[in-house]
Amino acid sequence: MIKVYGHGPAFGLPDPSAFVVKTLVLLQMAGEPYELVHADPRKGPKRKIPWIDDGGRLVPDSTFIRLHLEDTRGVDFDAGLSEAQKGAAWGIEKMFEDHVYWLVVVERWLDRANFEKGPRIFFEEVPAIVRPLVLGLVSRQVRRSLDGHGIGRHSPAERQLLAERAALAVAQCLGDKSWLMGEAPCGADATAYAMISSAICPLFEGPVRRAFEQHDNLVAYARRGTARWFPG
Ligand SMILES: N[C@@H](CCC(=O)N[C@@H](CS)C(=O)NCC(=O)O)C(=O)O
Repeated sequence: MIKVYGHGPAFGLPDPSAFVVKTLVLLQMAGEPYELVHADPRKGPKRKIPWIDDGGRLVPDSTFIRLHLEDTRGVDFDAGLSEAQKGAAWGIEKMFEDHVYWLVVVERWLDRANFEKGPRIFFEEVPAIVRPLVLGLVSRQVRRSLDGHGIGRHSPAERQLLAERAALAVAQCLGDKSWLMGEAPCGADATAYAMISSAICPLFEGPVRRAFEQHDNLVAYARRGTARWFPG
């Protein structure tokens, strides 16, 4: 059975990492049973979660996990899509991963109240004596990543605008369809479902959550995904 290295359920989500949730959904779409194993991202081949262990072969990164499943299991996550739909699906997926994800990181890590309710749990395993030190180090690292990405250099008002435009873009693409590209989920739905559920996670408050919650079709979409992939 494929082992998925992630965090494990937290914040009322199957995993606090949307990339891990995406991977779990892809595995379900592929009909592959899996075991979710709690892991330290620093121990992974790319020092991030998720990675999988498929019979001894380690595959890090949710996109390469998808490609691995397509190569080794003969699954086509985009079966039935037109060329234009395949292109749009990949584009929407990468907007979530390289843009919306970072807006969510700002909401969870830089907002003090959200941090206390959320990411602080990641430090519970660190011995109490060094916890403040590690917490300070990791928080600085997160700020550096946000700065390097560029999202951290925008003002809160500019980030809010970007969150609203991203949510609007997805709401416009989805329209009244059940899934991004029609009445059956495609590969990008694994990402969109994971990222939208993460953005509207009720534990956190902020502009990203409000931006996505403004769209009834996105809220209904996230509920549809949870009922389908994580009914428990
Ligand atoms: N491109 C990667 C992104 C994975 C990712 O950003 N994982 C985050 C958790 S959501 C992580 O492990 N961060 C730890 C770190 O950056 O040190 C994927 O698609 O899997």
